[in-house]
Amino acid sequence: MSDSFSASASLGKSCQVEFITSVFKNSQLPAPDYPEIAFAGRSNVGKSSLINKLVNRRGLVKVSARPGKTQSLNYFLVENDLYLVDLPGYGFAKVPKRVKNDWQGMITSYLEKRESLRCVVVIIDIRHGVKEQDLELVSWLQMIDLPLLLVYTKADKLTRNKQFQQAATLDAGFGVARDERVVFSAKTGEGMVDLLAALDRYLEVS
Ligand SMILES: Nc1nc2c(ncn2[C@@H]2O[C@H](COP(=O)(O)OP(=O)(O)OP(=O)(O)O)[C@@H](O)[C@H]2O)c(=O)[nH]1
Ligand SMILES: [Mg+2]
Repeated sequence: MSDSFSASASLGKSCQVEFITSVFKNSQLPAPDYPEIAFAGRSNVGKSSLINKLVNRRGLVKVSARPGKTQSLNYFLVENDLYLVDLPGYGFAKVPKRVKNDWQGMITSYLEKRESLRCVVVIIDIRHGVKEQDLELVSWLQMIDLPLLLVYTKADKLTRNKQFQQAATLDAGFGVARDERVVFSAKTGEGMVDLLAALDRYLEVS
């Protein structure tokens, strides 16, 4: 493992990437041999699409028409140097309560204990307001001092003006500064340069 992985040098274009494993319980986690970045957010918000765009592979991570598709932690290794972890979406109403609690337990303990985790990217639909579950996650990550980056995605669905307005509303609601969030679109690639620069800041600190 090298000391620092350069997101801007390797991501956002064709790169070497392989699917490693799907984790359903913490005992199945791979050895923490590489720094890792986890992607969290409500079901259907665009987590898998964002990862696909980051590694420039349309079909690497399954994108779902049906929300709640990703039900495990899915590990992808980039350039033999960095793990990207697609987390199951939260806030999917049709999931039975018991299953929901199991997921939450697993993800909470993963986020709290994973020593190689450098940053949690919390993905928000830019069209939506501040939702309680998003706010809960963001506040909790701030409380346990885990570096987090907010990504306001699906920006292509709004005009520039509306993007600007919505971003300001979300910034105020989550209490984040402009350099703690990125406006993004997995469809157009808008915001990729900012996203890579932000990831680099988290990967530089060892
Ligand atoms: N227009 C637009 N559509 C997007 C964007 N990102 C994702 N989508 C669409 O949103 C839907 C959900 O995307 P996914 O990437 O599967 O979302 P997810 O968060 O991984 O969903 P789960 O795994 O079910 O939690 C798909 O139909 C995507 O094509 C975006 O930036 N712009
Ligand atoms: Mg997904």
